Amino acid sequence: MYQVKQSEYVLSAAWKSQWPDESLPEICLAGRSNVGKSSLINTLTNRRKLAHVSATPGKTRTLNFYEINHELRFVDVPGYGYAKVSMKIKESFGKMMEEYISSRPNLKGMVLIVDYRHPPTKDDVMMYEFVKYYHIPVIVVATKEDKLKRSELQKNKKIIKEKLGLQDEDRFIAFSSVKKLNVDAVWDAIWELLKENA
Ligand SMILES: Nc1nc2c(ncn2[C@@H]2O[C@H](COP(=O)(O)OP(=O)(O)O)[C@@H](O)[C@H]2O)c(=O)[nH]1
Ligand SMILES: [Mg+2]
Repeated sequence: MYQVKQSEYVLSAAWKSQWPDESLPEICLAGRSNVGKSSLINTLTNRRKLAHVSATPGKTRTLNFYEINHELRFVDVPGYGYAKVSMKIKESFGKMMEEYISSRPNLKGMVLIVDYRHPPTKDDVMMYEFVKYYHIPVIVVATKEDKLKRSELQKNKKIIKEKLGLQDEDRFIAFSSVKKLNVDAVWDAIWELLKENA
């Protein structure tokens, strides 16, 4: 079981020149606004407020870097698919993300967070296809599991995998920040990626 002994916010970058050095492997986390990304980061690091849990979705407009145990970084990429964000801002999100995903040598994988209750959105599918285009391994984390009925678990999992076109090498992990479900499973999957791509 992976234990987080140290975790800290490093910086938020609006430009490539602000990114930290490439000395640590990075895992980026992406998902639709309000999907539970900040809650996932807080749960994985066992911190109440490392990542801001926001009541106003779509507020984050930078790449936010966190350092964990002085051995890896989480990179929180802007939430996508938030209708109230203007086209212009959406475009700059996209460019920032594309630049990061396509050119960061120490990026080892992406955690793509989807809502377990709903089929993936067009934006989720686009994001998955986008990272796969750059050969970045993906861990799909389906969050808010606590809100599902038992009968929905298998059904929704199948729909999510099918809609995304999830490839065999990519993992699907059910998750809940409320129940702290599968915290260890997500960490194991992250370390598998780091080892495979060391
Ligand atoms: N029931 C439940 N609610 C969650 C879970 N994860 C996040 N939330 C709630 O979903 C909302 C958005 O969460 P947040 O982490 O800010 O999402 P973000 O916008 O993706 O960073 C908040 O009200 C959270 O309390 C979960 O696993 N279960
Ligand atoms: Mg957030």
